[in-house]
Amino acid sequence: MKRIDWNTLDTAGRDGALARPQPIRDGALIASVRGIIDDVRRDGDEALRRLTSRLDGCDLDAFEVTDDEFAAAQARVPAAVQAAMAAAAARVETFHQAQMPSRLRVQTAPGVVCESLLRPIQRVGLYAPGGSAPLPSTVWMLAVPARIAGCPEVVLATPPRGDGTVDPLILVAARLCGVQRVLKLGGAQAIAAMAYGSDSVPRCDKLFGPGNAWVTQAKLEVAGDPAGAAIDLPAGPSEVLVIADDSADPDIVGADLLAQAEHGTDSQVVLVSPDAALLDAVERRTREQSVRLPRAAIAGAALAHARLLLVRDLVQAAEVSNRYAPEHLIIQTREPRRLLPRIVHAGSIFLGPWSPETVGDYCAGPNHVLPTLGWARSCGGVGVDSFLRRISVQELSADGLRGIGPEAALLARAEQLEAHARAVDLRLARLSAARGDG
Ligand code: HSO
Ligand code: ZN
Repeated sequence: MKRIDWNTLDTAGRDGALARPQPIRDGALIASVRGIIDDVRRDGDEALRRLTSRLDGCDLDAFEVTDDEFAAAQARVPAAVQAAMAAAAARVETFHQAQMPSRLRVQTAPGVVCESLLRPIQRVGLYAPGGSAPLPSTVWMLAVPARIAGCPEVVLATPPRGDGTVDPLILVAARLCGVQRVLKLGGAQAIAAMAYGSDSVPRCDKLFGPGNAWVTQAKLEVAGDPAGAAIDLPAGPSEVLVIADDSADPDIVGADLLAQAEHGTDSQVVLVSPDAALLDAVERRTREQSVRLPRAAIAGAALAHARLLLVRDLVQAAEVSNRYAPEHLIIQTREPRRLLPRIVHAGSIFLGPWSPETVGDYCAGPNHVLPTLGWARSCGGVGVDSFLRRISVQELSADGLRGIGPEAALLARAEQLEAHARAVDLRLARLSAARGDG
């Protein structure tokens, strides 16, 4: 872990102290992803079979998970885990249900009625990573808000394992959340199939979910193509920033840092504190706990580039956090809520000693698909609104147009758009003729 005294740094030093690894813009990766997308667009299912055989090591005739496979998964996942999943999904549902926006109807001037309708995105494609670290929790974090929004068609893609099966936890989570169609497809080929469609895969309007570098690059490619699909967020490595003062328990702070570090060697871990003794203690306790973890090697690699920042006070800690704009922010201070008004950039916040990020990852209620790489400056995490579109409606009565039409015509002429102005003037002329005063 790197110890840094924030107040000894100049601007460049501060930028360096909070730098993230740059997203891979590797030419070879981009070329390989584009090749896969072109293949899928050209040869559809045939390309998907070829790519799945080459990249996932299994030969599939059909991609869709069958009822028998769902039943087999159900039989393999312990009842207690299924019950915990159901309880988690129910809490996520409660929170996201409360997020549901309502339609608007406003009269902005006499006779001018304006509305905002809500329509679910019609076909959504969800992606749940597989491989060495499948994340079934991502299934309920995406499928639950999709269901609340009312999306009529939801498909989930997840990579097959070498034996042609998929992770049973993912299948159980999918069924629990009412996802009927699960496709055994992974990587860039899954994204390409959902964005452009094939005989077995419906073409989706928007794609959601985290993934590896190939998945993320493929999402960026299809999002940049008007014939492709929209995406939720480009995902980067997961991040946590902890603000702690001398009241924090160093073992607990260390445990939170390790929970982040075990995600991957590129996980981003930052601790900010005005208390030098706490930084020392956390560093020691984190190291002690780390060796006892099954994923000690991964966590250790992530911790090698973790940062421990010494700041002047908690006000400066909040400034540093805002500058970093973390995906997850944990505040373990004597009065955590007092710091909240100062926080302007963060994906999800965990207040006080009894609020581990782990509960947000699984079962507190809010979403765990959150902005990384500083995207928290401009957007929030996935929510019900990510699965909805607003459509505006305006309806004017004759009096409404008499009232605001002249203003519209004047503004159109100011923009030198004469046809715009005449589309109003012609109607106003009809109205005065009908009244007999023209
Ligand atoms: N911390 C991850 C979510 C997750 N953690 C899933 C465990 N499983 C990104 O928010
Ligand atoms: Zn996590």
